[in-house]
Amino acid sequence: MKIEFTISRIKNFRAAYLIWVFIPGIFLLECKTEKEDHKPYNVLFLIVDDMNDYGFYHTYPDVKTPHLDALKTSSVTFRNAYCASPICTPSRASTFSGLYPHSTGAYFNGSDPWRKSEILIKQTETLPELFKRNGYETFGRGKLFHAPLTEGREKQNWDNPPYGGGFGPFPDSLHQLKGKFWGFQAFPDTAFPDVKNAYALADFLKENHQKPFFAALGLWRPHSPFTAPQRFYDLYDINKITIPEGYKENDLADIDSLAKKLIDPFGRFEVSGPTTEEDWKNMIHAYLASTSFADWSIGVVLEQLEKSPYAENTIVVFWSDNGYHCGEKNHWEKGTLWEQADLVPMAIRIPQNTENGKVSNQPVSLVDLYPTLVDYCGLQQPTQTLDGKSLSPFLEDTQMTWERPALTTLGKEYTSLRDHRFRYIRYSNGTEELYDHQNDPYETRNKAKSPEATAIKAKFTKYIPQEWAEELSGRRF
Ligand SMILES: [Ca+2]
Ligand SMILES: [Ca+2]
Repeated sequence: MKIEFTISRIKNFRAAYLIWVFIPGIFLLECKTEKEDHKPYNVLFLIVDDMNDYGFYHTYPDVKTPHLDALKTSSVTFRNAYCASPICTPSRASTFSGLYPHSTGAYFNGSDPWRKSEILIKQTETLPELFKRNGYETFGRGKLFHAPLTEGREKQNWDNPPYGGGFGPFPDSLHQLKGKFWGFQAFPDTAFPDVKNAYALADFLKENHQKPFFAALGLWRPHSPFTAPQRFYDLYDINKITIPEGYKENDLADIDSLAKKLIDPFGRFEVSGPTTEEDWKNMIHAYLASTSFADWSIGVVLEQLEKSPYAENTIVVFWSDNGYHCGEKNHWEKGTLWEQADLVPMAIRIPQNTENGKVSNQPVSLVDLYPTLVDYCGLQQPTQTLDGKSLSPFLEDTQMTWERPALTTLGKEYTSLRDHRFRYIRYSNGTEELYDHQNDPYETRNKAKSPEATAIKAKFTKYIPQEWAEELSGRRF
């Protein structure tokens, strides 16, 4: 009896506690509902790693990405979206902070961004931190920031332990490609953290959530090593794999030596990438398989979202942290200031948006995602002044344009700017490149020294950052 009485009291206490804690919260949400004329949006923030335009924009023949194709029919696609940095950690630091690398010094890979940048550590609220402060539940799984946060910061960001499902790039220990970061091989689904993390997010969507949520999934694929379940390799016939259309022998003859150096560190095309045409085709085959694998993982989440009570009230944001060269400009991988590394897949689905299914051609940046979500979710502003701009003008009217070009940097005074027609690049030694996408989509003909370039370059000059934060450590070359 005594025990039952005690349990009963505990239950009563818990009930009273829940009433005191949640009723005011529900009241606040109701107020917000009236103000915003809808329930607070949930957010699915879906990140892929090193996915280029091949599948998402179908710029390479017959790439199989059915789930992303479906997402595009129900979202606004940004056909000219660019990363703020063409490598993983700084691109993610920028997107999650809403600050350009030249504002924080986080230009390069390594652990420095969230360990040494005073601005990121002391003066910045990350996107999940801001959602939490605004009353959201946060959930993250997989490759998110990439660089380690401090333990306390991790907990500040996520209500769950985000790396519980494992963390790429490799499949589990039974299925390692030992010493072959560039290798490719099929393994079962059970070997992949990406699969576990996608199912973990799908499970999260099956749960009943009292608060609105911000849920992020960071897939490792299609990043190397290009391991995937066999069925994704089987989607492609190796005999039909072709050398990318953008490849041009001697393409680098008209650029400066500093630009050429960018292809060295990540450009394993000549170091440990494909060295024969057969290898090259095998690597592309494996990259396409990894792309389709990432598409399938996204599908696991989106199909569950459609079945869930959250389908009509959840913003979906899909993006890759950088693009990828498969031989274009004689380069393999990323880390350049050219279109192939800087262009990223990006789509935003705002529920009931009448522009869903359409495409905006406005050059925009991943740094714009933070203010866009602040805007649509009605969040209080973060402590830092955001560098990006809300994309609501283009989400409400995909024909809208603005002058501001998209900015990508790769260390102090390494600037690349993309507007509707041109890409302009200026390196720290003052050398330049200018490409006209109207008749040169693969940026093969550098027009920086042509007579007509002067006026075009002058228009870009005002968008070159005037102040550059000191570089934290890390690698560019
Ligand atoms: Ca990446
Ligand atoms: Ca060229």
